[in-house]
Amino acid sequence: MAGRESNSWTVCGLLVAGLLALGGPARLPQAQAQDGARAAYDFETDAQGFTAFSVKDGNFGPDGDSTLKVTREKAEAKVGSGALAYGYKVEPGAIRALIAEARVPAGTHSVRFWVRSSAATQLLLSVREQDGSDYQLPFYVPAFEWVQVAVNLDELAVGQDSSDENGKLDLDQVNTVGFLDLATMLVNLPGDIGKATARLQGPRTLWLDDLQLSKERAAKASGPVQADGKHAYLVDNFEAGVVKWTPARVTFAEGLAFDIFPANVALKVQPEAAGPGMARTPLEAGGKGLRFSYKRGEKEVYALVHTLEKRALGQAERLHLNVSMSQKSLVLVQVKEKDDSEYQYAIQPDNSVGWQEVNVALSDLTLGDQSKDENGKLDPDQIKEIALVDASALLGLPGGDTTMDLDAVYLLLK
Ligand SMILES: [Ca+2]
Ligand SMILES: [Ca+2]
Ligand SMILES: [Ca+2]
Repeated sequence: MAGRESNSWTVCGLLVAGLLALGGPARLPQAQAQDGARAAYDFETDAQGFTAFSVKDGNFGPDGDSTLKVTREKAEAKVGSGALAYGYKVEPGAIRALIAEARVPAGTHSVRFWVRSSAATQLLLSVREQDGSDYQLPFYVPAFEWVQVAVNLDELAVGQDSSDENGKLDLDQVNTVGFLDLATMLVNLPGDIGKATARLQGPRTLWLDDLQLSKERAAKASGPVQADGKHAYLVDNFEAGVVKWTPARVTFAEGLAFDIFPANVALKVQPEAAGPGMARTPLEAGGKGLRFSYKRGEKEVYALVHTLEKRALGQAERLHLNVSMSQKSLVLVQVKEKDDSEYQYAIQPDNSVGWQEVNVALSDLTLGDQSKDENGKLDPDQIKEIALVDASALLGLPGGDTTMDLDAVYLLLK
């Protein structure tokens, strides 16, 4: 039982690790800083510095195969009468991105924008210093729905293949802001993973509107927090309204089939999904939570995955989260080390319906059956990922319409 499950998640782990990686090609081309900082991009008249780029045959350059225009179609602009429409193709052999040479006004605290995608996917916002230090926000978007993103710049994380000499995003060094569809990277992954994501190939459109570099702070949803007498690393409290988790599905009918961004799921931040509490501090449940809805087939496992690459978690001691299932389910909370050693905590079916508070010592998580670890312990400084897995299929529990609500995910630090 657990064996099958672990095998499938090894595949998933590789894939999700690849999401932000892909070595050199994942890094966006370097743009030359333009004079003057711009605080607002309304896309009423022109692309305002945004250009389609691609990496093809190892070369960065303007992407003649993509289209970029201001659209005035009524249904396609979110704010005002124009929006930026970026048409591109997801295909092996090319990684594509939408990039602007951009300076950030002094005193900027947050980035805000509206975005819409023709396909459910994970997009990556990238804000880059001139020496190449790349700060990123991965976020999920459903198909054909405008999504509003507001994120504090100090909540962006250094990209997996990037580094920064001083560990902070220096506004006066920023010269590039970009957007990338993770699908353009996934279809370039080698072997089985590339094959498993072949479904993602094809033409897509991304619409962008009302991009602002704002002096206002957004609601704090992640990062180091001291509150309620606790010192913690907040993974997500969902108060900013942004979905930073990746949905995935594994079907094990005839062999294992892996599907990332499966078409029949809904993933939304909403007040109805908030855990018990008043959200009075960043660590208290309440306010908003994440609702993950899907119709589970008998041989299907669904999961939500969140990267924790490049976070300073060496002092992490305990894992806290609130989760609520709509029906009896086996939920595995999985924490993975950089070398893919996988530790888990199981929420048994009888304890899964309604709000459950998980508050467990990392040392009490157990190594997955199919997983190995050279030292037999979960090392906090090696943590790269957390996942919530509806593994009910492994117990033969009946499938059907299911919701998983999630809130107040954090690691307590020493
Ligand atoms: Ca820096
Ligand atoms: Ca919340
Ligand atoms: Ca270890």
